[in-house]
This record gives sequence, C-alpha cells and structure tokens, in this order.
Amino acid sequence: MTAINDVTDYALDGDVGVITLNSPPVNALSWRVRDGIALGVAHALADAAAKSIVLICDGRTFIAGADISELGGPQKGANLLEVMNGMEEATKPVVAAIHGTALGGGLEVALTCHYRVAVPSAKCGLPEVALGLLPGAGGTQRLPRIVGAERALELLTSGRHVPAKDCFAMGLIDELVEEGKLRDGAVAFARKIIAEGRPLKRVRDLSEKMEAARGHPEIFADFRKANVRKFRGFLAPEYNIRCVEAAVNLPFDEGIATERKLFMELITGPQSAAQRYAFFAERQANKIPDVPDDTPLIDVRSVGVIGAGTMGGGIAMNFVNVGIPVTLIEVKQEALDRGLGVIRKNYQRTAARGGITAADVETRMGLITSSLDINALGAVDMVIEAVFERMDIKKDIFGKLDAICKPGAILASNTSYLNVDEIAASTMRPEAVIGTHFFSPANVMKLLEIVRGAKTSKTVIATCMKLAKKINKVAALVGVCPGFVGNRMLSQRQREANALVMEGALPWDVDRVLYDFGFPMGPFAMSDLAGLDVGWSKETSTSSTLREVLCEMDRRGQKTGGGFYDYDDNRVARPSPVAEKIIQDFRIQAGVTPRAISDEEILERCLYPMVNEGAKILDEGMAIRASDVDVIWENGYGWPVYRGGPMFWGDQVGLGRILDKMKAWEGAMGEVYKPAARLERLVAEGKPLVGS
Ligand code: T1G
Repeated sequence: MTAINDVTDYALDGDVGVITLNSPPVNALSWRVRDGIALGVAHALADAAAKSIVLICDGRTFIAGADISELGGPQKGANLLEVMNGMEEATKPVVAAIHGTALGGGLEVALTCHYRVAVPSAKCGLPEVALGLLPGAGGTQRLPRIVGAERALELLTSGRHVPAKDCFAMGLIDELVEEGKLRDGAVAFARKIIAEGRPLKRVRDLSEKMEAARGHPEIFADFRKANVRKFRGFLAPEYNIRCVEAAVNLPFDEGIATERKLFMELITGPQSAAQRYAFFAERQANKIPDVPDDTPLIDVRSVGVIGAGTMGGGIAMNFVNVGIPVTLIEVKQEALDRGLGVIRKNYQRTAARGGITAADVETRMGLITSSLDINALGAVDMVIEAVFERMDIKKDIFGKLDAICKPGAILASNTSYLNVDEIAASTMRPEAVIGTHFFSPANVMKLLEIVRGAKTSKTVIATCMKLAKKINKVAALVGVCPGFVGNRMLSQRQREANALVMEGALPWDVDRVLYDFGFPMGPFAMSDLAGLDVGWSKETSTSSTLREVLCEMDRRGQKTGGGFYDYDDNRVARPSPVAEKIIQDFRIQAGVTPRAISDEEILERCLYPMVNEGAKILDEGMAIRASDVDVIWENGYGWPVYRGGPMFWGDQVGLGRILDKMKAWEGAMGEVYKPAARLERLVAEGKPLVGS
C-alpha cells in the first residue's frame, strides 16, 4: 500500500492498480481529493505491473460531488477538469467502483473513467440543479451521450438519485457486482476487460444518441412546456436544458465550453448562493447546541396516532411508509373507517402514478392497526396526538396517556400553536412530552417543527430529530410560543395582507405579488384552497370580518365554488366581484378611502414584518439560529428556495432598509410594527441576521 496523499492510497492487486480515496464524510471532491486522484492515476500509469486501474472509495459512499463548501470560493489544488481529462486520456483502462451515492462531480468523475461498476445498493445522480447549478465538469455533455437527450433532461432537472439497477439498464453502469464485494468485483472486472481486449471507451466519443436527437428541437420545446410551473422562477433547470441542447447540436468541446459558460453564470449568481446556503442550513438545523450527537436515543419501533382526521391520517402514513407500525385511535367507528379510507385512497393514487406498487399499498395498510380504545397504546414507543386544537381535550388525552403508556414512551402533540408546557403539565412525565408539528398535508409537506418543552428531555429531543430524518422530514427545533416559528411569522403576513386589502389593494393584487415573488400561491388563494371556514362557526359568526361575511354567504372557498375568487368547474379562479363588493362595503363602514398601493409596497408590507418577527423569535430563543427560520419557511410554506429564506433574504434586502420601513410604519400605524431589538442591534453593528 502506497500513501499518495493524506486522503488517497494506491495498492497493486495482482495486475490491477487500485486507487482508494478516503475523505469523510462523503469523499467530496475537495482539493485534496482532486490532488489524490491526479497523483494516484499518474502513479498507476507509471506502474508497469498495473494493466488496468480501479478508482474506489472507503467510507459510506463513492464521491458525492464537489465539496459544496469550496464552491464559489478560491480554487486550490488540481483543477477538476484536468484531473478528469487525465483519466479519460489514460493509456490504461480506468474503472470506477461505485457504492453509496455517486453524485454530481462524483458521477462526472466516473463518466470520465472508461467503465463503471457498482453494487446494487448504489445510486447515481446529478443533483446540481438543487444547488441552483448544473454539472460543471462535463456531466451535461457526457450523460446525454449515454442515456439520450430526453432522459438526460429529466435526470438533470430533477437531480434524482437513480438506483444502480436502473443505471445499468440505461448504460450508465457497465456491470453490477456482488453487494458487499465491490473491490473484488471491480478488480475482477478490470482484469476481465484486459482479458477480453475491450477498448478504452471514452464517453465523449459516443455519438449515436446525439445523432438520434439532432433535428428534433421539439424534444426541448415539449420538455420546457411540460415543466413551466415546476421550473417557474428557477434559472438552473433552463440552463441545464440549454446544455443538453448544446450536447445534441455542438461538437463535444464546444458543448463543454457552453456548459462552462452557463455554469459560471449560475455559480456567481444569487440563486445558487441561496440554494447552497439552504443545503447547509437544512443540515445545520439538526445540530442542537445543548443536545450532544451521542445523546442516547429511544428506539421507536411502534407509534400510536390519536385522531384519524386529515392530520392524523397523514401523520400515520409517514411512519408506515418507512415500515413503522401504527395504532390509529379514534372515538367513533365511522371516523376511523373514514380515516382509513382516506389513507388507502392516498396510497392507491400514488400506486396509480407508479410511485408504489399495489402490494406496497397492502403492506402499508397492513401496518396500521385501528382501535376505538386508547388503552391499545399501552405498548407503543411513541404517541402522536392529532385531535382538535382545544387545550381541554389535549389535556384530557395526555392525562390518560400518562396512565396508559409504558415508561419511556414519547408523548407528542401535533398542536400547531398551543402551549406544549401546559399539555406536559397534565402528565407526571413532562420530560417525555414534546411537540411534533406536522404541516398539512402531513404525508406530503417536508417540514416538521419539533417543539421543545421546558422539561422535555434531551433524549426525547434527539430521538425526535433523528426520527424526523427517518420519516423523510426536515426538522427544526422550536420553542414554546403561540404559533412557534412558522405560523407566528405567517400571522404577520396574514395581518398585512388583510390590512392592504382594506387600504386599497385587492386580494388578487396581493396574491399576484407574492406568487411572482415565488410562493406557490398567495394568502387569499391559499385560504380559498384550505377553506375559509376552518375554525369558523355559524353560531358565533358576527359579520365582523371579510372572512366571516364570506362564510356567512356560504362562500367558503374552492369547495363551494367561491370565496375570495369565483371558481369554474375546473376550479380555475377568477377575481370575484362579490368579494370585491364586500371589501368596498367594509372600507365604507370603516371610513377608509381606498388608495392605490404599489406592488413594491405590497411585497414590503407582507415580508418585512415577517423578517422582523423572525428577529424577535431569535431574540427570545424560540429558534436556535436564523438559518433554522429559513429552513422552516422553505419546507413548510413554500418560500422560494432560490431566495434562501426570510432571514437570508432580509440580509440581501438590507436590514437597514427594513428597519427604516418598520420605524416609519410604527410611527404611522402603531406598535405592531415596532422593530425587534435584534434588528436595531444588528443594523447598529453592521451585522447580518444569518450567522449572527
Ligand atoms: N460537499 C460538502 N459537504 C457535503 C457534501 C458535499 N457535496 N455532501 C454532503 N456533505 C456533508 C453534509 O453537509 C453533512 O455534513 C455530511 O456530509 C453528511 O451529509 C462540479 C459543482 C451525499 C446523499 O449535491 O445529497 O458536484 O452536517 O447529512 O443524509 O458538477 O449529503 O455532518 O457536518 O446529507 O446521508 C453535487 C449533496 C455537488 C450531493 C448523503 N453533490 N449531498 O446524505 O448525509 S455540486 C450534491 C447529498 C457538484 C460538479 C458540481 C447528501 C448525501 P455534517 P448528509 P445523508
């Protein structure tokens, strides 16, 4: 064994030179790794005893991409493109041996090898688009040459990780080797290609699939058209598409030049900066300063869910999706039956789309036990309560759980704003009580706000943070305050949206501005979708708000064909003259003379108070760090990831500007706009929200 550098070794295995990279945690292409590959290949080429070369990685995965923390910064060490050219031009066959996830630059490195082998559990992908980028090391030119233009478009703009067996079917992988025996399999393959006299296959020389796509611009036009909504606002998907067009229409080296130009535009632009920030922010959110990584965890192997409504059913699905059995509790059989029926329908819809098989549907449904008796939860490791948002009901349930559940069971509430400490006080085990705030639809939305009670134990916190990842959620730890973090900031935007409509804007003006900013939909369209009558009751309604009047008129949103908007049979929305008339009446009653309100004011009034509230949340310690607030808003409320999140965006806008506006509004409209102390301090110190 020869040490090539501190992350690279070389060993001769018979007549095969094996280069091994070992750079935890994911063998990212840091400058040391790049140097190691270049030096290792040179060493293997100079070793007369080596007839072929294998590039393999120790640890959890093959190269998982460029080192994102280095991107955009000063480059040092060997140039990646030169390293890759060195392999592609090598006079001996180079075989990439893949396990784990060969992603981004990692797959690009493998594509400049002459052959690729993998274990069945491996996955390959080019996920740069999720970072606001495109594969900048030849991936956009080599991938289409293997898989064709259409499949390359889908893979590059989705960034999805492709299982090895599918990669093999596509020709991305040349051979699947025995699980757990990657090195032996790769060495045997490297020996076989010599014995068979196989050529030094350079992907760049493949042209058949490019010729097939040449003269078919409709491939690109159709793809763009089919993805207009999905790619709205993002630059990277379009730039990836242009690179594939270049691969089809230009010679390889000119295609590389196009890729390089477009990559540089993205890497130096604001969108990629925001998306790379979001990548690390999501991982940073798992780090709880006073909960060490080695905190003992509770092994959650069974879960109870109380409430089979929309939230309870969705919550249950998250667990059975990953094989954790659920006991679903309701008080009435018809509610239980209805809940189970909705879950089954959800799975059948997914199966109809090919997302899972019919057998999966039965397996998952089979993991759900239902009961009308809360005592059925005596043996579960965790209970998640998802009943009405009424403290008396929750206290009653937690009191019962305290008596029923085994010692050490986690008792969680899905409350979206109630006081978790008050709920915990209804038990004798407050250390076991925590909030797990799922977002509707709970089986779809990624965000999980984990609400830390004053007495919640570190073990329960650490367990829930790890469990979130297991059920494919993005978790952020928040403190006990009304609305926690996400909804507390949302209430600022809702208040402003309603105020703007009273002052002269119309609902569709506010929705348009926020939609154009990048939100999936504006607050009024969202209310129509969710139903204006959530939390409304006919008995107590007093016609005192626009929403109440609409509900009293049975205009409860999309489900009744009208709310703020009127909806046709296909639920296409049109501004409603009825809603507009009600708004005008309210303005008259309030003695308000409507004024023209600019799009800029709409945006500032809706978002600056959110930034200010985020600063207050940080001052109160209700979120650990500014980037956690951004993780919450990106994963729970559709904040456009290419704008980084409210805190990141607030720094981009300039905290001074936001502070000035808050002060002016406070003077003109009152206390509710009072600037956060943190905002004042950071402006005075010239510091940003993120990182301070
Ligand atoms: N660079 C730097 N650090 C990385 C990294 C990367 N590419 N990938 C992961 N990490 C860190 C991560 O921050 C965390 O650190 C730890 O590794 C475990 O990650 C030229 C320009 C590989 C599927 O986009 O998708 O190549 O928090 O918690 O859930 O064309 O990490 O422990 O300190 O996510 O098991 C393209 C990004 C880069 C892959 C593993 N590659 N990574 O998931 O662990 S751009 C990517 C992932 C590029 C080229 C272009 C995932 C994973 P810490 P983790 P995981």
